[in-house]
Amino acid sequence: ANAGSNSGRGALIVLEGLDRSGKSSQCARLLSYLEGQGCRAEGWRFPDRGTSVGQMISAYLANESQLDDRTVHLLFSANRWEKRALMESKLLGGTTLIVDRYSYSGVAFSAAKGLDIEWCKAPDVGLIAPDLVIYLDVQPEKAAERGGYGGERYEKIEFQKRVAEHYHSLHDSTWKIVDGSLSMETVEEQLRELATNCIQESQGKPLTNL
Ligand code: DGP
Ligand code: NA
Ligand code: NA
Repeated sequence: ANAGSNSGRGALIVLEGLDRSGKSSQCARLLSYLEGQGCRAEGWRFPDRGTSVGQMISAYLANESQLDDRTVHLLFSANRWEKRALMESKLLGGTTLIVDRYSYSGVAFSAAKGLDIEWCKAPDVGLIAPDLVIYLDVQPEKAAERGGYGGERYEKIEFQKRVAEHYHSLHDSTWKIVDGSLSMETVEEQLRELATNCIQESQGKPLTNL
């Protein structure tokens, strides 16, 4: 299979997982593979800390500011909304987006604080729906061992365990679960295949919304 010949729209491919699940490295590896295949692709991540909303989120995650749980939830959602128009134009223009975290992080992390799941989903309704969600599945204990956490607000094992439970309740037909405890190379190989198939299958399909 060749991911290079993209005549139609780009695919929206999201990677999800706990902190230290290996998402960010795998996103980078997948992106360079796709680019090497001649595929037009970009790497995105949420939260996008570069916007003014993103800076508020970043200060909150660094424990430099305190914000009400629902307020923070809506900021994360707003941070995705402020990128929606650009996301749509990139995808329609034929660029595939490899996105490190999306709405599922929004729901899993806020629900882990005890917020109602349906309430958590509501503000993201109308964002572009991914063509593929790859969940990098690692045990919270294993993730914590990987070089330790960086000290941001959510990087605590008990909290990550609750996040994992909520992630598992969100799986739908667009999700593929990849065992993130396998070697980097094995995971990388699985992601290449999933992404290549997704890019080909997405070309003729219209974009849909969450
Ligand atoms: P990252 O930059 O991927 O390490 O993400 C920063 C942290 O923010 C990480 O612990 C996951 C969490 N996070 C990401 N997206 C959301 C979201 O939409 N809502 C909440 N509450 N947390 C999120
Ligand atoms: Na993190
Ligand atoms: Na990350």
